[in-house]
Amino acid sequence: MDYSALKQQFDRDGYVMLENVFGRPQMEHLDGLIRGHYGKDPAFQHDGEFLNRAQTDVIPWFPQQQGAHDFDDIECDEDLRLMTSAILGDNWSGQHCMVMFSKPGSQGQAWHQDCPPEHPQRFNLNRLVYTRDVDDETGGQVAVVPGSHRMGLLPPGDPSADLEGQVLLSPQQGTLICLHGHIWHRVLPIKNAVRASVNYRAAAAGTPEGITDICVYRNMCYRFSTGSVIEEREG
Ligand SMILES: O=C(O)CCC(=O)C(=O)O
Ligand SMILES: [Fe+2]
Repeated sequence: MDYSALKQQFDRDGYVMLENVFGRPQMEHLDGLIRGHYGKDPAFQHDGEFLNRAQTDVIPWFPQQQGAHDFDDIECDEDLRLMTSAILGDNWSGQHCMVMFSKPGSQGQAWHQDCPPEHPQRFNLNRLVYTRDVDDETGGQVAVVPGSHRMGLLPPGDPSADLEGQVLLSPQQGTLICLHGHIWHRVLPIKNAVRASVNYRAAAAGTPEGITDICVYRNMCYRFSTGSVIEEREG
């Protein structure tokens, strides 16, 4: 991998997508664990008001906190670590991975920034791995506005309407997407398939704990730790 080229691309666009980073057997194995964990009809864990206002249908799971060490290999992957150092510098730290699961026919995620863009250098890095294909047929593509991590606050407005300049990413099984926490991004509605992403979040040295506690949506800012809307936004 040409890490300095990837770093340049990341700084310019706010994301990089790399295909075929992880192999099929490993992805099939993790996908099987994810399906086994959630079963046929998992319940939502966020409260109804959040799901409704944030137009977000995801059910999180932290497998490493429950002793599922099958997810450790990706975290330790040499290429992934070198790429992370290229983007975040030395002494970055990683969090336990979070699986985000969406049921067939659910709405995905509305436009958001994972953290408020108050300090350009203070952000979370999403390192997203996909254990099965996401495409036109399954829905659930990732929409991003390239360069928007440098454009400040996501403008208030319709939570899920198309944004000018948006690009749709269709990660295949084994794809890695590195996504800047300030980039304007969303997940399109899911069609007749289940959808899962595995996020190995990381941040540069010195980034405050809980950097992703406040999420910016087009209609509100939401604090997860207290489960409250801390700002209403109108377009
Ligand atoms: O599941 C995805 O593809 C993207 C999820 C997301 O918004 C994030 O990781 O911050
Ligand atoms: Fe996000």
